[in-house]
Amino acid sequence: HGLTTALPTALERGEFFIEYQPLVHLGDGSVRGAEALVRWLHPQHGVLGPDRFIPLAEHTGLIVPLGRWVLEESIRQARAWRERHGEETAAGPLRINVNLSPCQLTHPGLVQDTVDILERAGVAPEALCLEVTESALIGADDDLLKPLRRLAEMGVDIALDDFGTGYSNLANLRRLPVSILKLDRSFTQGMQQFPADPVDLKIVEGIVTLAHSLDLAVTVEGVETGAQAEQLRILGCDTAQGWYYARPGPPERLHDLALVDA
Ligand code: G
Ligand code: G
Ligand code: MN
Ligand code: NA
Repeated sequence: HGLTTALPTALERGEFFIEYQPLVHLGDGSVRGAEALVRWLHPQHGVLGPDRFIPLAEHTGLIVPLGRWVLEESIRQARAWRERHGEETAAGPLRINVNLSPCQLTHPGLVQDTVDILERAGVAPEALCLEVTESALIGADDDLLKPLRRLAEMGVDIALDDFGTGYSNLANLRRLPVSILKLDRSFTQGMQQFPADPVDLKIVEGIVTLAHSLDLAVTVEGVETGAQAEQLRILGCDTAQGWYYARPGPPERLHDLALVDA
């Protein structure tokens, strides 16, 4: 496969870049942070999304150095935002969300790499949220959870990404070192009409109640309309992300958004 053989040199040549999508507080509309989403500017094929190369990177092991680069670059960016706005904006500190692939979880260097990167950038662990998919943690044993637990103890937030798409045992949530649930886009889609589908409302309401009773915050993904945002706010969701607020974009866009909303 052409893309597979081009991957390692792509990292050396600096062909990867990161777009950032804001995370917005549903209560007051302020920007609280952003999710880092990696892209590949391929010399022949143009911009490729993560779906085109993350599976290849996982298969070849390049995901470890690539993931480390994403972490380093986005934390460096977080530092730049925080310098621009001060550590605390009116809405609190700007935070950065970074996706972790399951292969990174089993890599022994994860905790130390993360500590080193945060220290070098002068960014507090509390500013970082690592997103792990629900499916990556299904049936996870203690060995897999240990690095996440250590990061959580340091103050890093762990978010359960695409929540509701796996078949996790809800009681199992208590065992995981997770502080945020990222509710999958499919639930947000059920809120498109107003009033929303009553079954979807019940499900989201139940998840939010459970999450809050376990001291977990709820972030909703894929918010495309104001009506969705309003219903999700009424249901008690904490933070939202989606095209209604902003598409993933260059880091400079966060400057303007944060200045307007903070
Ligand atoms: O918006 P986008 O098409 O970029 O996101 C598609 C998927 O790619 C998302 O599910 C996201 O979790 C994943 N993704 C984006 N960036 C990264 C990354 O840096 N590492 C990993 N492992 N996954 C990522
Ligand atoms: O990590 P995760 O799979 O959640 O990554 C987010 C994915 O969702 C990315 O592919 C991103 O481009 C996409 N996305 C972000 N906001 C929206 C939205 O409002 N609607 C839709 N359909 N997709 C979105
Ligand atoms: Mn994610
Ligand atoms: Na997701």
